[in-house]
Amino acid sequence: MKFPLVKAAAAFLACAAMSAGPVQAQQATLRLISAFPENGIYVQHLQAWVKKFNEEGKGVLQLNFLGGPKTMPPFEVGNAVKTGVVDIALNTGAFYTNVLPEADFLKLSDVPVAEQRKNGAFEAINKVWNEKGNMQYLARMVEHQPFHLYINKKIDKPDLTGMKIRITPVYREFFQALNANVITTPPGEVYTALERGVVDGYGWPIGGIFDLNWQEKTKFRVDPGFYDAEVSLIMNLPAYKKLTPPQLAYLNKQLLALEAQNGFWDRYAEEETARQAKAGIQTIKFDDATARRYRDMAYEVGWATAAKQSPEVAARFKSLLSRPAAGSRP
Ligand code: 173
Repeated sequence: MKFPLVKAAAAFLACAAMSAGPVQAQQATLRLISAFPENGIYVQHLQAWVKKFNEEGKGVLQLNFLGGPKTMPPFEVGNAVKTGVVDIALNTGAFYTNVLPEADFLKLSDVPVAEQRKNGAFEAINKVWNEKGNMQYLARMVEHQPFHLYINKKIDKPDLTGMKIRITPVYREFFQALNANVITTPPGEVYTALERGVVDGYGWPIGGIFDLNWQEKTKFRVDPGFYDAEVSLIMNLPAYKKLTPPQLAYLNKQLLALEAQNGFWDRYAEEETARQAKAGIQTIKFDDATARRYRDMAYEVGWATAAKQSPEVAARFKSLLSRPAAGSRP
């Protein structure tokens, strides 16, 4: 009695498999957007990767780069990924704290992403990103780019009393702890804010200030740097789950290839430091003990803020992303 049914089911499955064949072999195209400016180093780096991705991924997976802030305001990109308006974004946690406050914690990492993939950090990140952000955290494209404070008024100690500083959530609590008045803007508004004297300085990583001509309006860089700029690819979770096994394998291969290039950022940091000096930007250096206190304060304030916003995740991330002896960094 049962046999014909089983046979029918088997025939149905065979048919389904046959029709799934061509579907599986089909090429999918993912829509990719950048929260960072079109003409900046991050998008240049990304586009070289996209070109190779599309050349080698014909018939499997393609990326359609839609653009940057001219296409969508940077602080809306996280929500666009969450809701599936776009599939993938190049973004930084500070730009989507509106979706996921925990996203900004990744700046506090001092464990290389290659190690994060081995020590469970990547899974821990994805658990939060999946559950709270409806996103998959795909890859970290930027590492070894500490943030700095750039200012137009000379200081001889870490005190920003009376100064207005352009920030994103990356720097908020740290600069406030240094007594600054802070103003949040996306990168695209920094030049005008400096030009009009709306701000006396800004936070930004060691690299990239020439991309939007900020060197014209920058007198000093304060050393040392602190944290590590996190710029990553994130993907809408349902879109990620829809990928076929060959598409997923291809995506993963290319994501690892992208991260394998992260040594680039060490060289870039050196080049940009030299370029800033050549452009007449002076370095403000504190004595060793003050420099150490400044940097340690950045991390202490950063982790304390994280613990206030999301205690369990902050504790988990701290154990996975932070080297021990945080107080004794070089
Ligand atoms: O805009 C910013 O200063 C910022 O938050 C950021 C984050 C990562 C890389 C570069 C800038």
